[in-house]
Amino acid sequence: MNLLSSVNGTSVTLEWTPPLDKGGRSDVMYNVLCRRCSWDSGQCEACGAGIRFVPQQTNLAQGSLVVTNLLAHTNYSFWVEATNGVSDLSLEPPRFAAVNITTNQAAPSQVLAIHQENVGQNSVTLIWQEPDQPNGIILEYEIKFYEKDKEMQSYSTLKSKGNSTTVSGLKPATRYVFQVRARTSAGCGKFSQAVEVETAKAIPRYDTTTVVWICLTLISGLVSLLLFLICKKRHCGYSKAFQDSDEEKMHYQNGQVKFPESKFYVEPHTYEDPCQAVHEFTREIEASRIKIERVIGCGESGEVCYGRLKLPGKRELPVAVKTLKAGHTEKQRRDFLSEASIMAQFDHPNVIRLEGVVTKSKLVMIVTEYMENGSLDSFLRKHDGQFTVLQLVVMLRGISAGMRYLSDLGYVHRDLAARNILVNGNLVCKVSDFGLSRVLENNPDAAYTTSGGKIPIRWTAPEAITYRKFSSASDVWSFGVVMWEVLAYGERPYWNMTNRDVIQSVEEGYRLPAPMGCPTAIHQLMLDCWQKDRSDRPRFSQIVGVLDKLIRIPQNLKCTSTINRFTQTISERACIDFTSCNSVEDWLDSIRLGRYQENFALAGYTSLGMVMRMNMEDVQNLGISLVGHQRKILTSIQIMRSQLLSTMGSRRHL
Ligand code: ACK
Repeated sequence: MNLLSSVNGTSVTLEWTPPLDKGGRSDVMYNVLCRRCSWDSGQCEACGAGIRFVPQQTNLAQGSLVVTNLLAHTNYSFWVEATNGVSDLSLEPPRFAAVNITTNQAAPSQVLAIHQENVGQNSVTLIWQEPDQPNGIILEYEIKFYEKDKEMQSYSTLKSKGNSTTVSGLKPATRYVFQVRARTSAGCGKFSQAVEVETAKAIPRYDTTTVVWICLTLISGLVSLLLFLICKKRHCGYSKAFQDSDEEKMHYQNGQVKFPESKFYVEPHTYEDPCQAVHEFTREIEASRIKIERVIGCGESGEVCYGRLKLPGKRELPVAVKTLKAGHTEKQRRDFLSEASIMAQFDHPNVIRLEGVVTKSKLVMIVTEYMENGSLDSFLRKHDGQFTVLQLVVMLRGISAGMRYLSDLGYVHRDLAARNILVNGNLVCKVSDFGLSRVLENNPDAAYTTSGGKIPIRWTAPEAITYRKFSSASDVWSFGVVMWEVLAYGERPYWNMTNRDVIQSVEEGYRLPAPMGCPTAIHQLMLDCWQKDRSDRPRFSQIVGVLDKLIRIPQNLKCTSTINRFTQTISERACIDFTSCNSVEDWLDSIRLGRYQENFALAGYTSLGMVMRMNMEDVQNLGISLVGHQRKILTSIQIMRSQLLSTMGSRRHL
C-alpha cells in the first residue's frame, strides 16, 4: 500500500506500507521488480545488471529500499510485491503495487580510451573518446597531468571543450602521466585510467632564427592580449549581469594563461572549384562500407536513410545517410556537397558530425552521425509536456553551446529553428542543416521578401528580413525563437498568423509571450534575443553563461510566467502578453490606442470576449479613419486569440 518514490539524480528511494491483509501471518516479505521503459513505444524490459538495490532486491523485511546506478533521463517502472511463507502455494499471482519514475541527470561515465596523437619536446597531443554514457551534454573535459611519481608534489589541470587537446609547456625527455574526465551540468565523471607519455629529447642550442621566432611570438602574444582587452572593454551592449566569468575562453595552466587558437570557417563557394573544397575537407567513404537499412525521412535534396558504417579498424557506427535524388544537375550536386564541406570543418559535441561523403559512386551521399530522436520540433511534439523545465533548459544550453562554437568560427547559420536541430538518444541537441540551398529551396516556412530573398520569416531577425543583414546577432534572434519553440513543445511560432502580420507585429514591438510554465528568466532571455537593435542582443557566449547559471541554480527556474502575469507592468517592455488584460480599456492602453475606447463602447464592444470575435469588417465599422490603426487593432485581436488558444492548449501540460 501507499508506494511512494523519490528520485534523486539516478537513484530512487521507494517506500511503502504493509498490505492491508497479511493473511493472518507475520512473516511478510517484499520483492522489488524493476523494468526499464522506452520513451517511444512505452514498452518495458527487465532492467538488467548494473543496478544496485540497497539493502537488497528480494526478501526485504522493511518497507523501503534505495535503487542506485540507474540510467539518466530514463523511465523505469517498479513493482513491489508482498509475499509470505505460503505465497508459493497460492494459485493466485502475487499482489503488487507499482510506480513509474523518470530519472534525472547523472555525472558522465569514465572516459575509457585515451590515445597520444603527437609527442614533441615540450608538448603532447592527446585524443580520447566521449564516455559511453555522457548522461547529458559534455560541457568540457578536464585533463590532469603530472610528472611521473610527482603527483603528490604538484599536478596541473587543463580544460578542453572537445575530445582532444595539446598540453604544452612540458619538460623535454620527461615521463608524464595524463588522466581525463568529462564534466556535464550534473558534475564530473571519474578520471580515466592513467596514460604515461615521455616527451621527446631537447635540441640543446637556440640558433638566431629560433630567437627571432621566440621574440615574434612574444610580441604577437602581447598584441593579442591588448586586442583582447580592447574588444572585451568595447563589448558592453548587453547587460552586465550576463558577463559571466564562467566563460572559459582561456586555459589556465601552471599559473599561465593560454589563449585559444583563432580559427575561421572557410566558405566552400569561395573555392573556384567547390569540388576541391569537398576533397580538401571531407573524407571519401567507399559505398561498400555503408549498409543502408531504412529510409527515415525526406530531406531537401533526397531521402535520408538510417545505415551502418564499418570503416577498417573501427567499430561499426549507426549513421544517417543523406542522398542526392537521381536526375540532379551539376549545380545541385555542388550545392549538396557544399553542406559536407561546411560540416567537415566543425568539431563540437553540439554540432552534427560528418563521417564522410560518397562521391565516387553513382549515388552521391553525405554520411553523418545518427541521431536517434530525429529533429527537435517533431520530437517535442511527440513528447508534449513530458519533460521537466530543467531538461528543456539543458537542451537549449546544448544548442547555444553549438551556436557559440559556430559563431566563434565566423559561421552564420541563417536558418536556426527547432526543425534544424537533431536530438540523440541521450537528449543531446545538435545544430544541423548547413546546406546552401536549404533556406531557399524547399522550406515551406520560407517566404519571398521584398528584397527578393526567400527567408523563414518567423525565425528571422527584422534586419535580416528587411536588408538581408544576416549575422551571428540575427542567429541569436532565431535562437530566441528556438527557445520559445522548445518551451512550447514544438508549437508554431506566432501560431496561425500570416507572415505579413508577423512582420508587422514584430515591427510594432509585439513579442511572443512566455509559453505556459515557462520560467520568467527564460522568457526574459528570449526577449533579450529579440531586441530590435542587434547590438543590444546577447552573444551566444553570454547566452550559454546565463543558461549554465540557471542549470546550476534551478530554483531560479521556478518563477514562471503564470505568477509574472499578475505582477508585470504592461507595455514598458516590448513584449505584450494580452492574457493579462482584463478589459477593453486595458487592452487598448497596452497597444497605445486608448483614444479609441469610445469607438468600441459606442459600437457595443464592452468586453474582451466580444472584441476577440471581431472580424475585419467589424473593425472597419468602428469609425476609425486611420487604416494603420485599423490594421494594428486587427493584428492585436489575432494575437490575443492565439495567446488564448495557446494558454488553453498549454494547460494540458499542467
Ligand atoms: O524528424 P526526423 O525523423 O529527423 O525527420 C527528419 C528527416 O531525416 C529529414 O531531414 C531525419 N534526419 C536528418 N538527419 C538525421 C540524423 N543525422 N539522424 C537521424 N535522423 C536524421 C530528420
